[in-house]
Amino acid sequence: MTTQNANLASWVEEVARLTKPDNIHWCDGSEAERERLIEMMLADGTLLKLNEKTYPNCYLHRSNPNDVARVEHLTFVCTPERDDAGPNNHWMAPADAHAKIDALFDGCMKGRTMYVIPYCMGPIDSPYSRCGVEITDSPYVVVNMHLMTRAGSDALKRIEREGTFVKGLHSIGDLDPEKRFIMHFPEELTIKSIGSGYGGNALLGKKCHALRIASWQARQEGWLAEHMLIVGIENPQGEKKYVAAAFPSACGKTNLAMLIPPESHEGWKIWTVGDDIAWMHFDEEGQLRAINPEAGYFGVVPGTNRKTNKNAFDMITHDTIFTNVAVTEDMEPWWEGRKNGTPVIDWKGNKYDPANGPAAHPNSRFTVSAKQNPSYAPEAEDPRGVPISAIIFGGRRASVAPLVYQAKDWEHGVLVGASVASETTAAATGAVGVVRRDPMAMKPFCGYNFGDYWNHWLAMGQRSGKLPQIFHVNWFRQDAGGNFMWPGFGENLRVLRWILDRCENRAAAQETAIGYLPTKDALDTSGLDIDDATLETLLSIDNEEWKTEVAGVREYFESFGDRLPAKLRERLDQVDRDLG
Ligand code: O2Y
Ligand code: MN
Repeated sequence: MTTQNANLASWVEEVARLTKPDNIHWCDGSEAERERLIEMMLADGTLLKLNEKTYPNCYLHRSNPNDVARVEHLTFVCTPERDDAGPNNHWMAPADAHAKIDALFDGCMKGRTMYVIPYCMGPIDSPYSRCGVEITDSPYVVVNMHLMTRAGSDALKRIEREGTFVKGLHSIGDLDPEKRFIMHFPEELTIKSIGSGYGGNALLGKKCHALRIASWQARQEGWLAEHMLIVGIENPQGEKKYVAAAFPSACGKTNLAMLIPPESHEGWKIWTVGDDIAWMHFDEEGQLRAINPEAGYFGVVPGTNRKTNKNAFDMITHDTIFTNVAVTEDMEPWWEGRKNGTPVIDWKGNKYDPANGPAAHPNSRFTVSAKQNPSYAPEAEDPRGVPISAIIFGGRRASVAPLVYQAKDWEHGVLVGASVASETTAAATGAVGVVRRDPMAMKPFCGYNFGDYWNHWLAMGQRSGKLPQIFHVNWFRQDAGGNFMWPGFGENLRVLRWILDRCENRAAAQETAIGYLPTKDALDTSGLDIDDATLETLLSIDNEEWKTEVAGVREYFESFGDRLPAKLRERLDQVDRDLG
């Protein structure tokens, strides 16, 4: 296979001249191709076969122990002007960045095969979908891209029809962290990544294309590329409404996207459209519609069990690639929080010894096709996407943020999104448990200056008379003893119900300086073991704490200088005044 697209053909030749692979393989996305690659990786030890009886067609990959997470400090946005990347990104001038990384790509594929993966982000026939081509020397990346995107011949046909695609060049290099870079050239619709074989650094369709590059394109073209899950909520009368929700990494997005209604909610059903990324456009009627650009999930394994996420637990029992989990004696994958089995070999491949830390890496992952999710929404394949009633922002906050509140209007909602902060976890390298500002949960993923991004959000609010309502949730509020005050998981449906009722003007709320909070009666807590004082704390704000929060947001906003939209500063001032 090769291509009729001259631009693609010449880029592949140019990359081959630079990287000097032994062979070039054009990926067609077929089952036969996947099987050949799996056989090859089993033979060379890149993959290990897991228990065929209990985990049929499941494999374990152990990444290099120095390569187990995204690397924000090595991720660059390379715009001609530093200010266009903004203080939210690491920046390098495009010419310097190309020179630096091309020197590392020089000859890096000698002795290896170069795979050319045409892929489509989003349903293959959707006008909202966009294509890309990833060139990589990692067969592990190829089989993951098969699961995470619509990869192969159909994508290539669309590229040949449309003539445009995002270029992604990836090599594992020699996995030396000193020679690891993930560089984005938004104006050239190009990504270059070297030195990592892992997740968001190497599967370029995901964070690099569908967020960093797409956010840039979305601003130019008038749509939104967001770090959001998309779920359908069906009531017992069979009516379905959809919400999109942004949470910083590892705040339980996949769990919320696959929520199982509690027993008290007979007749309710949650449908997963997407668990990580939403591309949203206004249609001709001004309705915001969302597609999930991905075709699979690259989810965190530890903590997944029948209680936290039964859908995920069930869907990863077959046809799944595990990365960096431990194994039991009978070669079943094992992770902390799995609730049964005993690890014998840890994620590094050593005999498990608790003195060496967790058996599975805290950021160990499953890669699986979305079609295996028991709650997968058939309309996730609809080229028109799904209509969005509400946009929800959230963060992991032990204090300050109430369980849920509604923004006063779109402009205020942009302020709410821009003010998101969360306690860090293991998904990104660095300290754990520190509160960091993460506007719209896009801190690691916005491909341009946040000031311009917030302006774009504000401008989107001018585009329609029927905008979704905007909310903020916090499932992670803790009491003085460090216990979670809200039960979370399936019970979060109660909060989603209040949100949808508010969208229909059917639920009571009290107005506060930060937005509308449910009255105690408006949130259905029947059957929950929550005392009055706890509910009071969850559904109220402390003005003094919020004054401090506003001061923190103000200080953060000021780091964007004159790129900060005046409207955002005005709305923050208003909240400050209303707090007294
Ligand atoms: O460490 C990685 O590369 C994975 S990060 C990730 C993976 C899936 C979904 N979201 C995230 C994230 O960090 O937001
Ligand atoms: Mn994510």
